[in-house]
Amino acid sequence: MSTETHVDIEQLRRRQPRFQGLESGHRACLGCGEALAARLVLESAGPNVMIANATGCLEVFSTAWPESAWRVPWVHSLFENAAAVAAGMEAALKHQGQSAKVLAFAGDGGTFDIGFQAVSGMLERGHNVLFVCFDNEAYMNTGIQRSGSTPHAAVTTTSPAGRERMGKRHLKKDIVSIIAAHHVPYAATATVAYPSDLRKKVRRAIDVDGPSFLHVHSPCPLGWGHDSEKSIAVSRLAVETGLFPIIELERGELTGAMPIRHPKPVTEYLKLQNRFRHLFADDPRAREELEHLQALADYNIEVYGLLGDGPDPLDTSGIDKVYRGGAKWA
Ligand SMILES: Cc1ncc(C[n+]2csc(CCOP(=O)(O)OP(=O)(O)O)c2C)c(N)n1
Ligand code: SF4
Ligand SMILES: [Mg+2]
Repeated sequence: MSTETHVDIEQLRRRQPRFQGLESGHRACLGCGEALAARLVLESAGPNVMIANATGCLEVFSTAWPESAWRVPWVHSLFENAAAVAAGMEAALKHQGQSAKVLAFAGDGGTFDIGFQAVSGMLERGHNVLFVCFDNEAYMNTGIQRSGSTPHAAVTTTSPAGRERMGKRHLKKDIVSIIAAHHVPYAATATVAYPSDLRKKVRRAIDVDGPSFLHVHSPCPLGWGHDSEKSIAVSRLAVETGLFPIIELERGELTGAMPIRHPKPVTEYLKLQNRFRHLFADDPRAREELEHLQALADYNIEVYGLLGDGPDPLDTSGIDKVYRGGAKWA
């Protein structure tokens, strides 16, 4: 009789608790992409980290005094200086001979706009910090004002649609190209719709000895006007249409891109969100803006070479690389 016992490793892994750096019980809206993204980043980064977090939704919903949802050392910075605070923390840890990795967290406002000079300085000085931008494409915490990241034609409270204009007039800033121009060792984009890809990129960035940058597409049901249960579908469509390319850059060179086998029309993405509802009116200006947005997606597909026969972006690989709880973190 055989003494072998069949152990289903996959089942065993699933039963192990994952490291939770951001606990449940915080006050994010239902379906908040930022909350999910932050949880995934921490799950992959593990407990040996310290965070500097700019003001914004993530900071506000996670730390309603006297409670905190964070299970790692966490510092609240100002709106504009998360990268500067993180740089100081990194210098202090280095001086003390400690190994914790410093992460800087900010929204798109705290990255693309008001926090940009601090981000640029931190990258340029070569601090060993992973900066994560949770991009929900507007200043959500203060009531959905447009930012440098708000997409063209999207409605916010400061870029309304009406007789004068069709939502935001300007283009979304190409932040990843700007970051890559600092020739940092590693910069990448990711979305909550592809969690394994996101986790792998976090591990990669954590292992970099120097500055790294992760730009995470983080749907906001409240500000984008989509159903809470559609956050993942919305984020996936941003990728499948070409509007949010998933790429990796090392020292300014493109080294990886998630291929799209069958690009979907941008209308598939836009129609799920109230912020683009005016683009479906019977109005020649609306048709023109739709063509414009399609052209932006087509441009991304061409410039990053996204059409291809590479692996299907179904995000099933890399699950084993996830750092889990239990003995490993004891
Ligand atoms: C110097 C300064 N200006 C304005 C504010 C008000 N304020 C706090 S959070 C915020 C918007 C944050 O937007 P973003 O960084 O995109 O984060 P989100 O809330 O969207 O996650 C603003 C305008 C502030 N705290 N400090
Ligand atoms: S407003 Fe948006 S980003 Fe802020 S907690 Fe709600 S869903 Fe999340
Ligand atoms: Mg924002």
